[in-house]
Amino acid sequence: MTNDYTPLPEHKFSFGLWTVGNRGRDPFGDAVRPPVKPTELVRWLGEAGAWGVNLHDNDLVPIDASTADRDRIVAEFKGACADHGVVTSMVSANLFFDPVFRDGAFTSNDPAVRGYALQKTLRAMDLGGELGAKTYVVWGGREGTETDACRRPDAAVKRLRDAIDYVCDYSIANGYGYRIALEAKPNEPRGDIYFPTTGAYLGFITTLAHSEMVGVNPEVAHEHMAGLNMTHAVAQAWEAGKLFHIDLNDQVIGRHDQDFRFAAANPKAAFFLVKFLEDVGYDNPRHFDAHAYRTEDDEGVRDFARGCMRTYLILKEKAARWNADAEIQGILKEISADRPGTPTVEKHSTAHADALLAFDFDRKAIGQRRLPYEKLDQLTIEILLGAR
Ligand code: GLT
Ligand code: MN
Ligand code: MN
Repeated sequence: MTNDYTPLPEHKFSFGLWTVGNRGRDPFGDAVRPPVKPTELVRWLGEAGAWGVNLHDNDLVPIDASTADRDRIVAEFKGACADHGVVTSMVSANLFFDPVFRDGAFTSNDPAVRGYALQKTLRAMDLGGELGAKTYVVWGGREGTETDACRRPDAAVKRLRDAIDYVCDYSIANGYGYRIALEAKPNEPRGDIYFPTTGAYLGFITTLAHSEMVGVNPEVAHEHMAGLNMTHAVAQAWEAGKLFHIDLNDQVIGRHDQDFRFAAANPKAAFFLVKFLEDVGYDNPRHFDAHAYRTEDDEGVRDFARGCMRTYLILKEKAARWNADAEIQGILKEISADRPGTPTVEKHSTAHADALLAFDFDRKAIGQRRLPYEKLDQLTIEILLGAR
């Protein structure tokens, strides 16, 4: 059950250009690392064993590039991907950096801002189509408020719906075959962002014209910022057939937006997440949306990227060890053992309800079943700490 934790294409690890290309700016300090060309980042990723690269339009093509420059940049990038065996797995439009989006993009009150956001999105979809990307992420980073005096929040919901419906129709009309993945975040850069959690987006998706094309892209840090359990959010998305993509990183609850290396802050939570993804056979990209500490140089950025993948593979091995542990499996069997004779609760029928209503439950005896979760958790910790 041991391996050397070497990342392979079959693991489907991917990184955004904005992650390994992050220059270490924060609200209080300027960039600490020089820019690295996208083609060079692709080389790093290929050498590190990543399968895919993700990008926003402007991570690759500057916002004011001429058509000729754009075409040259895209051709060079495609060449680098081919040379280093890296696929472009996901694309998105940057609808948060430019000042035009200071009060949102699709949810702005200004029809020209909404129009420009949609135009930029269609062009990003064309770019992704050219690069062969199959996932399109919508992260509404600026779609929110500091004061709710500016618009009724249900107007924002309706505008976002119109935008996503448009995006789906455009993908169909152009044969792109995109799967659209909506990414929630509770706050930062806005005081409050609409659709703060993955659960909120799962509800919204059912109201879309092409709901079958739309899923979610949960991010560890974003669920943690809301004080929530990422694995529970992921499980709900998975069970609904909506886990199209995932953003792996880490975040201490209650802190600023940290985007730490995967599992850097909460290895136990990361373990249960990896175990879930592996147990259910998740096969979409495993994207690391994180960045290196601001203290790092280029070599430190590569340490960071290697660390994300290595930790995932270590946790995957721990999950297999956990699943194969006889004592753990014995406890799991015990706590969910059958109660022969108990009426079925799976499905209502008049006969089932009659049987249930007539049944005499021995409440006190039932309540005495042993639930040795201290033991179960300690065994988990011992596996994680390498003592088992
Ligand atoms: C931005 C954000 C991420 C999103 C990206 C997709 S951009 O870096 O912090 O969580 O996934 O637009
Ligand atoms: Mn984030
Ligand atoms: Mn993200």
